[in-house]
Amino acid sequence: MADLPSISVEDVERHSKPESCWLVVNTQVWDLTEFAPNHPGGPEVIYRYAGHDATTEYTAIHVPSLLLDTLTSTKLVGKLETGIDIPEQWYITSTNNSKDSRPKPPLETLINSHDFERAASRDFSPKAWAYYSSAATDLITLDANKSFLDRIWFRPRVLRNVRNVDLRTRILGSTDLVLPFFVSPAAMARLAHPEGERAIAAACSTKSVAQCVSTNASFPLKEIAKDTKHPIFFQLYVDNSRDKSEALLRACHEVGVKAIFVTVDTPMAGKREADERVRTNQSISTPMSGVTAKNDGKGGGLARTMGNFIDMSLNWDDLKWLRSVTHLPIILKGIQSAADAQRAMQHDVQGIMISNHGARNLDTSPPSILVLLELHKCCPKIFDTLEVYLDSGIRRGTDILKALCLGATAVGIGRPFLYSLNYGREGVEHLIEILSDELVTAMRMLGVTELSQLHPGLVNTLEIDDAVPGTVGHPYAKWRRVLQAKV
Ligand code: 173
Repeated sequence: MADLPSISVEDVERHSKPESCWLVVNTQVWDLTEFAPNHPGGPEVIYRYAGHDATTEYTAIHVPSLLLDTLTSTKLVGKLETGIDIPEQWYITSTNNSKDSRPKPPLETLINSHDFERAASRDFSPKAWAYYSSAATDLITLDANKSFLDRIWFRPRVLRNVRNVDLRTRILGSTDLVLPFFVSPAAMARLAHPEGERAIAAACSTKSVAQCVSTNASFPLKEIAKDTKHPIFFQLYVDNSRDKSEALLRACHEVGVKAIFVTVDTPMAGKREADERVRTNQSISTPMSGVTAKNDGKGGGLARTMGNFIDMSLNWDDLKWLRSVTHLPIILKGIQSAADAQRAMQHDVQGIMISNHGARNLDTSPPSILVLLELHKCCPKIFDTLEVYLDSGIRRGTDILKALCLGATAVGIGRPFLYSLNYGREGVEHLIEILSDELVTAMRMLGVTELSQLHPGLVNTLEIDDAVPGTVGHPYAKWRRVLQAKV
C-alpha cells in the first residue's frame, strides 16, 4: 500500500466512461471497470462518479474496508496526488438543499439505526451529511469502532424467566435513567433540522432519555432545556477564555444540568476530508462557543475552522480549576487508555467516558470497546471508583449490551440521533424506541432481566483479547469472582 503510484487529477478524469471507469475513495484511486456491472446496487451509481471523487457517497453506505475486501488490490490503481488543487467540479457546493427531491421514506418503514443513516445520506444537505458522517483521514477507527464490537460474542444463558425486563439504572448517585443510553453531544444539530437540539430535547423529555448538550450546540442551553424534564448533561470544551467557560457553567447550574462531560480528546479538530471537500455556508455559527464557519485554502471543514476557541493547553492541573467552578459531577470525555483512566482516579472527578470522538479526531486511535476491555485487564479497580461511560460506534441494542456487560455505566449514541433528526422530534422518538426494543430483545436472549445482572462473563472477547496492550496478570480476575458468586 505504501508504494502506490501517485495519480493526477487529469489521469482520473480520463477514466470517466463505463469502458474505463476509475473513481476516488478516500484518496485511493480504484479501477471499477470490471466490477461496476456486478455492483449489487447497479452500475449507474458507479458510472455517475466515474473519473471523480466518490468519497462522500461511498462512505454514506459502506464501511471503509469494503472496497479492499470486495476487490483485489490489483484494482487499486494508486493514490491521488497530494498537494494538488482539487478541481471545483469535484466539490459539492450546495450547502442548503437536499441532494434528492424524492419524498422521504415514511418513518415507520425505518426499523434500525442504519435505515436512518441511509435516509439521512439522501435527504440531508451535502454539507450536513459531510459534516456529520465524516471522520478522521482514512476512517480506520470509524471502521474499527464497529468491527471490534462485532468480534465480541455473547455467552447466552437460557431458562431464566425473562418475561419482565427492567432497563432502569441510577447514575452519579442520584440521577435516574429510564434507559442506559443517552444522546451523545454533537455540534450544530440545526444542520439537520431547524429545531436541532430542541427537537432532540423534546423527544428525550417525552421518553425520559438523557441528553448531553454540546458547547457547539445550535441553540443556547436555556432554550434547549426549556420546558423539558429529562436529565441533561453538558459537554464542555474549555475555552481559551476561562471566563466564557465559567459563564457556561453558571448557565448549567441555572438549568439544573446533572453532569459536566469535559472533552479531553480535542485540542484541535481532526482532519475530516469529506467535510473539507464541501464548502460551507459562512453564516453558520454557534451561540455558546460564539464561532462562525468559514471556507479557506484548506477547504470547508466546520470543526477545523470553528474549533480555535478550544484551549489546547488544557492539562490535568486544570481539573482543579474546573472543580472550583462547578459542584456538578465531572466526567472526563475522551479517555483512550488504561494509563489515563488510572490517572483520572487520582483526581476529583466522578467518571470517565471512553471515546474516540466518533472516530473524528485521531485516526487509528483504539476502538472504544477495546479500551473498555483494557481497563478490565490493566486496572479493574477503576470500576469500583469511577463511573465509566462509552461512546463511538454504538449502533445496535446488542452494542449497548456488550458495553454494559463489560462494565459501562451507560453509553452515548451520537450520529444515529443526528440522522434521526431528518424526521424531527418524531424521528428521535422512533429511534429511541427502536434501540430500546433491540436492547430488551438482546437482554431476554442473553437470559437477563436487570442491568445489575450483567457482567463480563456474558461476553466472549477472545477474538479481540490479544489486541489489548500491556496485559499483566489474569484478565478477568475480579470478574471471575463475581461470576462464580452469581452462577
Ligand atoms: O466533532 C466535532 O465536530 C467537534 O467536536 C467540533 C469541535 C469544534 C467546533 C465544532 C465542532
